[in-house]
Amino acid sequence: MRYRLYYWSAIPGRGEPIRLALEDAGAPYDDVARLPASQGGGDAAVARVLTAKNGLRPFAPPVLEAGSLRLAQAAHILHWLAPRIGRAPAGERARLAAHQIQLTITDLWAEVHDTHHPIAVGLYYEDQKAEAKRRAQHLRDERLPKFLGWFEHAVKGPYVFGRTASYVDLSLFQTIAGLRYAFPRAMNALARTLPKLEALHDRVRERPRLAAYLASDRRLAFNQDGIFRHYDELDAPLARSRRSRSS
Ligand SMILES: N[C@@H](CCC(=O)N[C@@H](CS)C(=O)NCC(=O)O)C(=O)O
Repeated sequence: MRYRLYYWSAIPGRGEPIRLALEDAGAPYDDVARLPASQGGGDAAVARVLTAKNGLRPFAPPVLEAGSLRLAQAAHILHWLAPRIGRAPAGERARLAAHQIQLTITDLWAEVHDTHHPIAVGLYYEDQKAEAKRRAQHLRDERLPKFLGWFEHAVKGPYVFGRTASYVDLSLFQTIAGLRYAFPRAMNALARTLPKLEALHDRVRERPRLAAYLASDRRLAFNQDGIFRHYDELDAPLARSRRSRSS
């Protein structure tokens, strides 16, 4: 089976958790928007799949096609895909736990997105900077410690489900990498409370297929158009009250 992933060509975004799963598994796929237009690629291909007339029209990318099956919603795609490419944990309970964790990762990413677009997706960051600053402070001081503390508690071995990596580990790697890019000072302040996640990040980065992918031109760097953006004014060490509470 050769999979087709549709996601915007210039940002890692919500396509990246799916790319990481496919890459780590060595599964064959086309990153359709990154193919040349002469081969049906480019962002126009994403726009086309969003207006598909057959079946359920996807609301937003990422979209995965496998034969005639078309799925959207990143966590939903991974829940279906991972068992087929050997990146899901064994057993129904563990698979449901993986899905629950992935949905929580998706929730965190939405909150990260809302730090630079707290009022409206359709407005520029420059039009909502004051609100962004307030929103980012709440994310840094309250939400990041809560989400990351919960992910830390979910890690039961070298990987979340013990000795074998699953798609959830790959998404947690991307989460930590993205947060370090966006909020380096806040993440630095939180690092000592997250030993298992920090180790998991490094372990995933060194997996042979992943390391090859990360060094390749298929890997898109974090940038100022994606979910994880670095605006210096939105980052800070944790607020004094939390520092003293946690020390
Ligand atoms: N919950 C969806 C969110 C999808 C989403 O927001 N996609 C973005 C790109 S990262 C988009 O293009 N959204 C268009 C829109 O929401 O109108 C998922 O996890 O896949």
